[in-house]
Amino acid sequence: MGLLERFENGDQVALARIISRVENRRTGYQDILARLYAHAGRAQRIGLTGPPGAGKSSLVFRLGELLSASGKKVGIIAVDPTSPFTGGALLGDRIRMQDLSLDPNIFIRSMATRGSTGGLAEATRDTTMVMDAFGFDLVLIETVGVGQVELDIARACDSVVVVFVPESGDAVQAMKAGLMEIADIYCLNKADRDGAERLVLELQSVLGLRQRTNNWEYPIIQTQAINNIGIDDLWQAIKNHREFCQSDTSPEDRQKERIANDLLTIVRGKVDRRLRSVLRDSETFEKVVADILAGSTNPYSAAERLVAELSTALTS
Ligand SMILES: Nc1nc2c(ncn2[C@@H]2O[C@H](COP(=O)(O)OP(=O)(O)OP(=O)(O)O)[C@@H](O)[C@H]2O)c(=O)[nH]1
Ligand SMILES: [Mg+2]
Repeated sequence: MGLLERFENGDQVALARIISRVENRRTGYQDILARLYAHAGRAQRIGLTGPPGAGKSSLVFRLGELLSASGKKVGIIAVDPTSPFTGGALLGDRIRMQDLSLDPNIFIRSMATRGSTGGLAEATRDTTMVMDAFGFDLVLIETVGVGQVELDIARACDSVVVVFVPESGDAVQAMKAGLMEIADIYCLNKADRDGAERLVLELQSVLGLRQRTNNWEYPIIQTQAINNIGIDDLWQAIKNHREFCQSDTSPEDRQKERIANDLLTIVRGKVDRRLRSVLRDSETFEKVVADILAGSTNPYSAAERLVAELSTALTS
């Protein structure tokens, strides 16, 4: 039986092989994606993001347990942090996650850090689509911190949970850092620790200032992943958000937005790869850098000229 056939028959080994192919951009991966796309579009995509060590993996673990117990099939993607400092924590995650991976309703995948940051968002999105096509009801995506990659990944999710902890300190600072703005749901984990109530109050006042583009009331859910407390509440908030989105925008509009986002990411990824390969072999590029250094031009004018020259190369 072929790999795709095994995939379509629900073989998780085939799923893992296909994800690797897609992730490594091996020959034929685009044909695979194109074929699987027709089966995707049903899974609920949930992003969990937050500072290192906030308990994202623990929450994903608990949510996975809860959902699996109610008969749902759950795909989990852990996007590896770029920072080498969290490597230890990740290893710990993997060990804990192994218990969960024995559950036939659950499939866990770690995404390796890509050379190019844009590539990671693209690979994560592709993997999500593959899991969706495989038939998972939900895909939970864990990312660390906030950067362009996290924002891109978050944008591809139906609901984004931002996890923070009593030690997060000044919630206003976090808001400024951009992390809070991508949240649909706030999750204060480690609520067993001192300072939880104070931070909830602080966040409530900050949220009062948050610009609303719709009538969604941002919930702040307190959890203790370690004690399995508050996980039901978190899941309820995620369900509420889904219901809200379904009533707020028509399915067609949501579909359109998702397709537009997907398309943009795919195009961006392709252009980025082409751009890098063209620039790498370009003598012009080296020369322009030298010219800017010598003061005979500036990056703005030079970029304008380069783009004009490159657009020919990119389409050829
Ligand atoms: N006190 C307390 N500790 C918790 C709670 N939830 C998780 N932890 C602990 O916090 C540590 C980090 O948990 P992880 O789930 O690995 O956190 P993470 O956000 O996934 O970490 P990174 O992926 O490394 O960013 C672990 O030692 C957990 O046992 C909680 O509710 N209370
Ligand atoms: Mg983690």
